[in-house]
Amino acid sequence: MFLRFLPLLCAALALTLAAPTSEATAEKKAHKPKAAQAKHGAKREAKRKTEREVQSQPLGEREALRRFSAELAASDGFDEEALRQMLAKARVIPLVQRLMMPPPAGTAKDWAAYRARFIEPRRLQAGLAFWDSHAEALARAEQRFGVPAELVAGLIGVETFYGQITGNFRVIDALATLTFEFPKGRRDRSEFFRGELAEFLKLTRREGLDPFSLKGSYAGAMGWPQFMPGSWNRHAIDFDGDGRVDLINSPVDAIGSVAHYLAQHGWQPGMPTHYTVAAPVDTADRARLLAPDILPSFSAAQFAEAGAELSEGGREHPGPLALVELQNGSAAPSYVAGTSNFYALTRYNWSSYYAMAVIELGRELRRYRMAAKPS
Ligand SMILES: [Ca+2]
Repeated sequence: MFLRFLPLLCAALALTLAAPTSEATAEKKAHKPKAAQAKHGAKREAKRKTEREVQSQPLGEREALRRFSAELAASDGFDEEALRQMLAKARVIPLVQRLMMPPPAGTAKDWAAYRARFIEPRRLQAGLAFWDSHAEALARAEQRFGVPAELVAGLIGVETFYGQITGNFRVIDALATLTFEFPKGRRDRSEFFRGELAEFLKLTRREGLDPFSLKGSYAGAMGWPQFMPGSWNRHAIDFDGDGRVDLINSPVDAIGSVAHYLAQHGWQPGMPTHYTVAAPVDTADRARLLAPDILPSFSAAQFAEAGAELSEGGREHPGPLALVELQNGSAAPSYVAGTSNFYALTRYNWSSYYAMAVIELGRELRRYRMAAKPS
């Protein structure tokens, strides 16, 4: 039954070969493209590099940095003097501050446009190659943690295009900027980044890495799965058996770590992520179901009472559900009924659009794989 997707895939791959697009630009807000890409990409990267280097300033000695170093020395046995001198050389990056700002008010959310960024020929092609190369590790992670291979593959694809876009900021600069020079004009999250900076320093010390050598996103997320340092320390695992946890160079460690992360954030083996649903027509009923946002809060019976029409599987779902609204710009929104596994996915990145993109990319990858197999 999946054979119908085979021509689709062929057409998709042909399109890819005919038109090498600078797809990575769609990700530029979150992740810097690598310098060795298309020519105009390299030019743009050079401009950004200039921007980073010219406008950035060393942190320098300052009271907040002295306090941070003294605390970390006391709590974790760092050499206070060495830590302070090292951190003073980290750079404050204005671009990191700008990227941390929320999008302008009135920016319409658009699920269809968001989806199109991720479920497209080049990423599908890379995803199928990734799945082929790491089929054993994906199957082993599914066996051990109960997280389907397609979701791990979908998540790594959405995060970094299978390791191709892992961020080009020095992590120590990004975290130092957001700890000591958090931008004004939005909710102050410097305490969070202060904790992440401490986790990063513990991580690099434990792994014997130069803190100035690691690159990541503007927020300090690293490697194939874009783990923040604290998540790396708490949830990352050695899954290729070499005795080290390496999310930068080991896709297999990334696969095990993503599945482990989801398992530790409430993933329940065998439960679907969501069901199809027709939202209540009545505005008040709909608003009531939408109020808890993505937190599953209503039984299938309560959905029915409110006038939401669930699919057959949804009507039999034993646990709580959330009515998830995905806006489509000026068009009518899409709705799904999210389970606690949908919620678990949003613990990785707090966005229903993100979770849905992971789910749909994974689903498409599975379809193509099944279509390619002789039945
Ligand atoms: Ca390893």
